[in-house]
Amino acid sequence: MSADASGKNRQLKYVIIGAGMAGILAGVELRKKGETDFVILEKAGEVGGTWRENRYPGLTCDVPAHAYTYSFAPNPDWSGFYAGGAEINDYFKSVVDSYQLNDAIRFNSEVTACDYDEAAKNWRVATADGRVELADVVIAASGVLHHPKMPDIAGLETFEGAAFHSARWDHSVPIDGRRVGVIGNGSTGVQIVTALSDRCEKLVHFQRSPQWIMPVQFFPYTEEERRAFRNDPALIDAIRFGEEYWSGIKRFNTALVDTSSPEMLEIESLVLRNLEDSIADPVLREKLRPNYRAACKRLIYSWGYYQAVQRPSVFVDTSGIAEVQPNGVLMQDGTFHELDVLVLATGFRADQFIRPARVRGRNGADLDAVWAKRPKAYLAVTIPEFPNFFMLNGPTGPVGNFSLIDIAERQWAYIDQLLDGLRAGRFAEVSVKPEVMDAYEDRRIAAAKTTIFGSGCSSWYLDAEGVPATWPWSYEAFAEAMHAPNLVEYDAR
Ligand code: NA7
Repeated sequence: MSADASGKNRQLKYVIIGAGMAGILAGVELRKKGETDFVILEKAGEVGGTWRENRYPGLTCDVPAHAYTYSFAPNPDWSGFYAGGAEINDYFKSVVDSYQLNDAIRFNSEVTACDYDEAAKNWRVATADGRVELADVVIAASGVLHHPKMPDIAGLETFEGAAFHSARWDHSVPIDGRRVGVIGNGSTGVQIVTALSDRCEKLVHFQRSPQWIMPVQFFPYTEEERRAFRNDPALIDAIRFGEEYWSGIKRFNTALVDTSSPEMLEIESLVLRNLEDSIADPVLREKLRPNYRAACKRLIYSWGYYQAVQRPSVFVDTSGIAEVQPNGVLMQDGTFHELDVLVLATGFRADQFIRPARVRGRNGADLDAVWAKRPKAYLAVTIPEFPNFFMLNGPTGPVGNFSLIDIAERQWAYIDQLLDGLRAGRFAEVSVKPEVMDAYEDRRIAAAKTTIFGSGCSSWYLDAEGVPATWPWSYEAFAEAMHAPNLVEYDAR
């Protein structure tokens, strides 16, 4: 085939896995590029990913709403500086509608296997319904936090009230005026307790490890402000692209990678002062005082948690759960909490990514085997021996309190340049060289151990060996790395 006017001489077929934030992004970007031959395979019946699955009371994104938007789709209608889960989910639906992506999405299509055909140089992507899609390119946009982690607590199955994971909230269960227990105090547990604190007869927050809480201001936008955003998009850009937001991101990232920096000391002083100044009762204050460094676990941004736990109906219990019994929770110190509802805000299996789907690449490479020790990917987007297979928000990308949308957009810009090589017919398959991956991963691991995430705490950032599964360098370094692929590092044939 000869090259067309755009320099394209090969029409690629793409399969995108997941219609959450990153999969929608990939679809929009392909549309913008004039690509038509793609399908988005979505396991559920709706778009939205994590925002579809999480519907718990108080769900809020702790990244400023105008920064948690696609660069190409600003939203003047956000209700406040931080947006709630439902409106974020609506936002993603509106982007799907405005880019007419619905036709490209196959719902209720859970991917079970991706197999690379070395002779045909394409992927066979199988779904649970028995169908198979052939694709030149696979974009795995399957998310990070979507496999709920159920706690291994004795007697949990004997509980006779309602018990559910935070990402499987049962809205048919009444909460008001009842006795509710929340296990877990990551961002989710903290948001739930804050939201329920004035609704329950008794609310018990079970905490295995206390958390540092960063005080942040929440404020709703007035109708007048929203009108101003509508009339002048520069006002939105001033928030999301402006100096204040980005200098905050850079300062925060400096703190993460340089644990003795003034930026880190500033974070420590802010969260310590928040604890000291906000909690009046010295006994409660000590219960809530972590014994590890701030931001070692993902820092919790909250405008109301410390007030919530000081309400008379709220009880923080740190004495350790002994077992769950049919009518409540017995603590190791003998205290018993009689409960009607038990919420398991116990997090996610963050090392799964595209799995349990089976992924087999070239030369017998099996993703489960390649990732047996830890999930890894070059610059978080590509894996040796898995040609033309790319990930958005894959393993070891930047994590922290910043926008995964910005991260996915930068990753897409990088991937798209490799796709250009395929489209132009410069090569038919492309994957990172194994030795490049290995040298990169050695450097990454060495650096990750010195970040604040590796400073001595448990968290979902850590892999099975306790090494932070994160981008360990500055945000600027990430932006620079995503600027353009270096083809010398790739096996492109
Ligand atoms: P996280 O941050 O992984 O938090 C899980 C919480 O559940 C954490 O407090 C855990 O305590 C606790 N947990 C887990 N298992 C148990 C058992 N068996 N017993 C008692 N407590 C337990 O999940 P989230 O959903 O809050 O947040 C995940 C991310 O979603 C968040 O960082 C944002 O990026 C969005 P631990 O600290 O391990 O002692």
